[in-house]
Amino acid sequence: MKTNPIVVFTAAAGALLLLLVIVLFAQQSAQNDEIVSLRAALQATQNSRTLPAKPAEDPPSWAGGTSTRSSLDPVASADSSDHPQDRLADLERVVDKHADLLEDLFAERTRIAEERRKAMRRSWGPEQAVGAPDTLTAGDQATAWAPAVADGGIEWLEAEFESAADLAKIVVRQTNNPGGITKVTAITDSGAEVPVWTGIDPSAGQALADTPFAVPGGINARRVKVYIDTSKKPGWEEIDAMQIVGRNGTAQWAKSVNASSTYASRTWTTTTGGGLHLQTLDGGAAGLEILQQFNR
Ligand SMILES: [Ca+2]
Repeated sequence: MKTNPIVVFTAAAGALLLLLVIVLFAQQSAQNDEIVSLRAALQATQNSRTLPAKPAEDPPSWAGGTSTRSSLDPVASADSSDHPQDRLADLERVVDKHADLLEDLFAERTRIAEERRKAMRRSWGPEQAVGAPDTLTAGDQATAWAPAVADGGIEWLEAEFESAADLAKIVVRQTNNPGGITKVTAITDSGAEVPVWTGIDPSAGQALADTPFAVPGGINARRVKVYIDTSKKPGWEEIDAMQIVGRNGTAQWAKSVNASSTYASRTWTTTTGGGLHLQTLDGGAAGLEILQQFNR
C-alpha cells in the first residue's frame, strides 16, 4: 500500500522539532536554576555588604588613589565573565532568546501537524469537508468530498461543529456540479432532526458556489446535515466545506464530517463504519501512531 510522502516527511519534521523543544527545555531549565542561584548569591553578597558602614570606595580624585587601586585590584582587571552580575545578565538574555525560539518552534510544530492532518486525509473523503475551504477553484478535486457514485440519487453530508449556536445561516461550499441540494436540517443536542430548508438549490449552473441557507429562528444546534440529489446532474457533486453562522455573528467551520458514502472508500481499503476515522495506513505506520500522540 502506498504511503503519502508528506505524511512521512511531516512526521519526521514533527519528531525533530519535538527533540529540539525537549533539548531547549532542558537547557532552559538548567539556566533558570543557575539564574535562581546567582540571584540568591548576589542577594547574600549585597546583604553582607550593607551591614558594615560603607567604606570610602570613591576617594576624591586629588588623593590619586583611583589609578593605583584599579591596577592592583584583581577584580577590576579580571574577565567580566567572572562577575556574577554579568553572568546573570548573559543568562537572562539567553533565556529570553530561548523563550522566543520555543514560541517559534511551537508555532512551526502546529503548522506541520496541520499539514500532516491534511496529508492524511483520504482523497474525496468526508474529512475533506472539515475546516475552512481548501478547494479554491471549481472542478473534480480530491480536496473536497465526493459520494461513492456520481449519479446514485440521494446522498448526505453531516457536519459537527465545535460549539452549539443559535443558527442564523448554514453555508455549503459546492466545488463541483453545484445545485443538487434538496434539503438542509439541523440536529439538536436531543437528537431531533429539524428541517431548516427544502427546495430547489439556487446555485445550479454555477461552477463553484458558497450556498447560504437561512435558518428560521429558535434552532440551537451544533450538527447540520445536507441532502443532495446527485441524479439531478450527470457527474460528481463535491463539497469542500460547511459553515454555520450564529445569530451573534460567530462563524464556525466543520470540526468533523460524516457522509452517506464516499469515493474515498473506492481508493482506500482501511475504512470502517462511517469511514471518517483515519486508520493505520500500513504495517509500518505504528511509529506514526505514536508520533501522532505527541502531536496532539
Ligand atoms: Ca451527479
